[in-house]
Amino acid sequence: MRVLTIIPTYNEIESLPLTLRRLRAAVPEVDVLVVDDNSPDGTGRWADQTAAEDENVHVLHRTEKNGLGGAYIAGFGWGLDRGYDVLVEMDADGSHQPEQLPRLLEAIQSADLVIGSRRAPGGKMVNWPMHRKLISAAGSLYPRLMLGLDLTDVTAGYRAYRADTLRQIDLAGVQSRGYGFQVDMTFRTAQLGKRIVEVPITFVEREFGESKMSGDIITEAVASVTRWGLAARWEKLQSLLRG
Ligand SMILES: Nc1nc2c(ncn2[C@@H]2O[C@H](COP(=O)(O)OP(=O)(O)O)[C@@H](O)[C@H]2O)c(=O)[nH]1
Ligand SMILES: [Mg+2]
Repeated sequence: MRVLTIIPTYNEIESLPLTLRRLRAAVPEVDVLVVDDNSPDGTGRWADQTAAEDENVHVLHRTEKNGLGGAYIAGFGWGLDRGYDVLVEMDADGSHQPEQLPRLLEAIQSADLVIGSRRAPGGKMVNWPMHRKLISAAGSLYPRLMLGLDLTDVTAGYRAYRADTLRQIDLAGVQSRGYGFQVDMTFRTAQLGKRIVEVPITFVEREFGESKMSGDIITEAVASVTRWGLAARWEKLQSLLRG
C-alpha cells in the first residue's frame, strides 16, 4: 500500500519542521507532499531544502493563498497521477499527531474514507478553549442533521482516502475552501455509498503561529451545508413525486 500524506501550508515555518520530523519518524515508509501557497514566511523554501535531502518528501508550490480546499485538490491530483493507493490529509500545526497515523492506516484497510474524530468515544481535544469546542460541536451537528451523515466529526481534517474513492469524485467541481471542504468531501463520499469509518484521535491545538480559519470560512460552510441539504431533500421529493 503506497501512502502519501498531504500537508497544506501557509506560514507554518514555526510548526512544519517538527511536524515533518515526527511524521518521518512515526511512519518512515509514508511519502509526504507539502502544498505551500507561496508563504511569505519562507515555509515553501524550507520545504524545498528538506525535499532535496529526503527523497520521501515532495513540495507543490502554488502562487497564492487560495484556501485549504484548493491546496488539497491540487495535492490529490498530484498523488493520483503518481499512483498512490491512499492519500492522507494532515495539518502542519501539530494538531494531527503523526504518531496516530498508523491507526488511520489500519482502518483504511477496510474502509473507503477514514476520519480521525475528536468526538468519537476515546477522542479528545487538548488546549481547546470552551468556546471553540462549542463552535466545533455545533459545526459538526448541523451538517450531520442537515445532510443525514451518521458521523461524529464531519469537519475533521485528519483523514485517509482510498485513491479509488477520490477518483470517483469530481474533484474539479469541489469549490469549498475551509471547513466546508471537509464536509463537502464527506457528503460526496457518502453519496457514492462508500464506507466511512471514524477512529478516535487526540487533537492538540497549535502552539505556534496562527489559525487561518476565519468567520468567513464558517459562514461559507454553514451556507453551503444548508444549500446541499435543501437540494438533497428537493431531489428526494421530486423522485417520490415521480413515483
Ligand atoms: N496551502 C494552504 N494551506 C492552508 C491554507 N489555509 C490553511 N492552510 C493550512 O491548513 C492547515 C489547517 O489550518 P489552520 O489554520 O491550522 O486551521 P484550524 O486548525 O482550523 O485553526 C494548516 O496546515 C494551514 O497552514 C491555504 O489557503 N493554503
Ligand atoms: Mg490548526
